Amino acid sequence: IFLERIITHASFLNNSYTTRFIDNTPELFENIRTADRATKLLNYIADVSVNGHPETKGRAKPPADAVVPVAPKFKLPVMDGTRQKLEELGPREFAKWVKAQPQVLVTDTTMRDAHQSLLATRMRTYDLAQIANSYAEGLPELFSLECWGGATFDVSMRFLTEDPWERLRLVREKAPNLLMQMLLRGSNGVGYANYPDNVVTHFVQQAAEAGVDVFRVFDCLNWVENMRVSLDAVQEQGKLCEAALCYTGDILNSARPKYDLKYYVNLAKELEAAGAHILGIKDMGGVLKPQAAKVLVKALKEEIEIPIHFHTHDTSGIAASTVLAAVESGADIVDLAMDSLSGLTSQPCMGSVVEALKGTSHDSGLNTDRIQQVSFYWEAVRTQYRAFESDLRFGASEVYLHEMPGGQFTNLKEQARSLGLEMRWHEVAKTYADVNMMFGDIVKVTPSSKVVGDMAVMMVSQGITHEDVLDPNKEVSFPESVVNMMHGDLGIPPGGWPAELQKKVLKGQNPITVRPGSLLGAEDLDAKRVELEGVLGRKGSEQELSSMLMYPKVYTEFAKAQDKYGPTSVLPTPVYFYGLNVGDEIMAELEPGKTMVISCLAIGETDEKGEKRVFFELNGQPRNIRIIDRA
Ligand code: BTN
Ligand code: 3PY
Ligand code: ZN
Repeated sequence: IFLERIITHASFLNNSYTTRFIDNTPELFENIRTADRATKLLNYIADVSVNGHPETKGRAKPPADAVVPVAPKFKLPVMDGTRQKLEELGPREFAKWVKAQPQVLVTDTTMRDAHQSLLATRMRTYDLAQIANSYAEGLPELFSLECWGGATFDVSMRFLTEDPWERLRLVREKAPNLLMQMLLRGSNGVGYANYPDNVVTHFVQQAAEAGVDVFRVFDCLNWVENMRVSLDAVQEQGKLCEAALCYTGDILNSARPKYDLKYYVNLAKELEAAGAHILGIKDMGGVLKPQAAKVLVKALKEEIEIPIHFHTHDTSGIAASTVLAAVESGADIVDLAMDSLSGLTSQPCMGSVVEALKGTSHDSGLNTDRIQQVSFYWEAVRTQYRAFESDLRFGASEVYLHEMPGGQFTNLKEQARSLGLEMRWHEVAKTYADVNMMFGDIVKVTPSSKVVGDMAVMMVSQGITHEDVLDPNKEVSFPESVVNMMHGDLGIPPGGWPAELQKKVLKGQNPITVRPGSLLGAEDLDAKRVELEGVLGRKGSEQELSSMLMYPKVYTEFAKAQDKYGPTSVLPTPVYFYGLNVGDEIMAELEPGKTMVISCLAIGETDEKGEKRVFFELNGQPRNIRIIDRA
């Protein structure tokens, strides 16, 4: 395009140019960025139309007559919500306000945990951003939108070619009255290993500046020591610090005394003393039973001052009753997912819990008709992600045996399937429970849950028994993640690691017994800024730096893909995953006011070079693109 502009320019044609022609002719550059991005997107669409997307290849497709998702327009003024309240009061006073509310407050998890747990975290920014304003208009009573963190950060770059920071920016823009909430894995940031303290702090700073208001912080072994850096960083940013205890075991089962009521009360007190504004009860497996929830919430209400935010998963099928029990016992905030993305390994159904509380002293005040309209949107969106649906179809009490987190369950099942263990799933689940006990009965949540899963899959696929693992004379080659965990790289669980097994796993290596972050030197951020500039060919932002610090390799690949394909996040989801069919026409907004109208006119035959020509019309202009046929 640039070259064409030069050779067709009047000054060029009549030879009235100098060697400074390019420098002195700014119109040559006009809209070049837009044209460049449009061309990249056309290339992407051509490629995906011919070759498909690696993430959906060989998987179920959405039905051809699927409804196009349309976000409801409530045409209501955007009322002040929790976000303005937090700005007005500051986090400490805001927490007191929360506690003083008679109604239960509700967090909507649809934009994070629900699709993480049901659709392998594959939901794209496009679909989240489209609905954010409907929440702002129609559901201003919500406590927060959980829309960031957990696995979304990694997955958006690794599998969706999109920038997690853009997601945050768009949701913030479209829902200015609601708190934005993220899940932070303490010293593991949004990754799977401990990061240097200054990397964690830098990440929290960037997230806070980009709009995260509520940070739910947890540690995968419930080790408060390992949460302090992130808890402090959140407080320093003036944001709401929700410190979560991860619930495991069963406080009502005296045969399993390790995680009893006293354990949780002490943990909650420690978290309160660490400066938390809110206590999270994070029941990532969905194993807290209704009666136990009553006992736990009641005890915590008596022992701590800060409000309580309850989170669970519906894997068992009875989590809604646990939520109701928690509310009845005084939980201040509860997590629910929009109806059409609720249930099973996701959160319980928002519309139904809101209905159940109507007319009671804890009535949430949310409008169920609007919840349903928002849910209809998600239902249509969900159809487009059929490729990522799991085959889980029913509630299962087996969860009380294996205690897998909702976010892990379907993933591990898929991992087992890919290893040919599909028919032996219950064996994997049983082995998972076994491994947990071998490891000393630990909290299982990312990343510790992944380690237990790695070990269980390894044992089942290689036919290694519990006895083999514990036998000091039997050689076992442990997964690397197990070696690292027993080495102390994720921290120390209550009661420490089982000494005999640890010795066997470490093969003579000495474990660390201090906080892993205290041994990791500070990252040289300036050196990393230089490295980033090398990757990008320009100066990177602090957000980009943060992405690179969390995921060096994934980030570098993502940056390359972004440079090659352009801003694919503006494409509707079916186009992103499946491309266009001949005759299709779509609109995509490159930025406000810059809309591309793209039609696919024809796709040629594969030629002798193994290439196909894809014919488009872009804003009325014919364009064609050659693509290597790899299909
Ligand atoms: C990435 O982020 O690098 C992977 C996603 C984009 C891959 C594109 S999708 C269309 C085309 N078909 C492929 O198999 N790969 C590219
Ligand atoms: C995550 O860390 O991603 C989780 O959802 C843990 O429950
Ligand atoms: Zn969860």
